[in-house]
Amino acid sequence: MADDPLRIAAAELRHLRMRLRDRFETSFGVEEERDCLLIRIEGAGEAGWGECVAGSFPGFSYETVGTAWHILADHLLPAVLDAPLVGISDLRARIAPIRGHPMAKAGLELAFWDWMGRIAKLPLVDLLGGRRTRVQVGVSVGIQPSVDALLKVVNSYLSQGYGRIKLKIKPGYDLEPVRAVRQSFPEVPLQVDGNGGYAPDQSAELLALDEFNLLLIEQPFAAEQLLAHARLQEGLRTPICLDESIGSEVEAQLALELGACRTINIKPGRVGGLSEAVAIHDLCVERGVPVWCGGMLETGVGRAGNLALAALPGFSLPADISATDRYYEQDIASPRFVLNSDSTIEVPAGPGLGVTIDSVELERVTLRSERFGAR
Ligand code: OSB
Ligand code: MG
Repeated sequence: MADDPLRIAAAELRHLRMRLRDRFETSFGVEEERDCLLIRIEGAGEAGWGECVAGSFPGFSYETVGTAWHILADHLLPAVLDAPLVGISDLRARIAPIRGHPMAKAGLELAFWDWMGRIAKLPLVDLLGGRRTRVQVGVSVGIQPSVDALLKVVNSYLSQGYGRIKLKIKPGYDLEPVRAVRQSFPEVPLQVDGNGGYAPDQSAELLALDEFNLLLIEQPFAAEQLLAHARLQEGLRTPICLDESIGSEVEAQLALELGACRTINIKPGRVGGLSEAVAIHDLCVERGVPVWCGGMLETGVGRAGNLALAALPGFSLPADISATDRYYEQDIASPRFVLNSDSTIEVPAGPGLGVTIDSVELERVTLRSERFGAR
């Protein structure tokens, strides 16, 4: 039964635009609203949803909603529609000839996991082998207009119960804000993320961050700069964490061999799907390297997938998975995710992703949709 091939009879793509509660600024740009792409597949009497985390601007990666739409509509969906698929490995084999575009692939894979989970009546966390029922989380704080504004925002998140704070930094906005937050909140678990905004010759500020007892310094240099990260790590006690640099298990292997990082932020979208994310997790567990689950300001669909992933045992640092109300006034998925008083969020326990799509809200935020039938 479990080995009977399944066929995706039809699929649907939707380009969404959702207003963020607060503007989110990083070293590569400002977002006031977030675009993403939802993928729905159906067959065998069930439907599955996935989220492609590519946005409107190619700053975090080269992918955008536009490139992902093209790759999904013209290459990925034609490769899988109505094909006999025995599980995720078959899906991956079908799309393996298509090079790059990890976010587009990850969105499709997530829809497939949700669909399989619903057919098997099992939650995603069980399919992935996770055992936690709740996940330790933190919050990622965008660049603020002033240090005063930053202290207010951080204080507000701490009073909401977030037990770990991540500050976005960029050249010219690093030592002063980090020092201020550290002075006001001496004990709070704190980390920073440069989103590749630094050049290797701007290492002095990064080395100076060593005195603030940070959990980690995330992606100071551009994605390709593995050697520069390795050299910086030699001079730092604080672990370097790579995000944009790690697109696959082999890239994780290379970065670890080079000493370019001591921890990895695992995002399913960035690495081409949950399967590759699990492979990176397993590699890191084998090597004693701590990992944590990152985020891309996902809707409840993508966040449900991240929560299931973060339930795996090697995820030993708090995740960038915050409550729904940190991101959106209204979400397209229910139930909303809420923060527990111990800075955890529950892992969904229903079949598949364990969330339900609110079709009225979905329609309201959809800019474009298209159906694809079996051929
Ligand atoms: O670099 O981790 C990042 C959001 C969008 C793009 C890149 C990043 C982020 C975050 C937010 O830091 C994490 C979240 O979803 O809460
Ligand atoms: Mg990051």
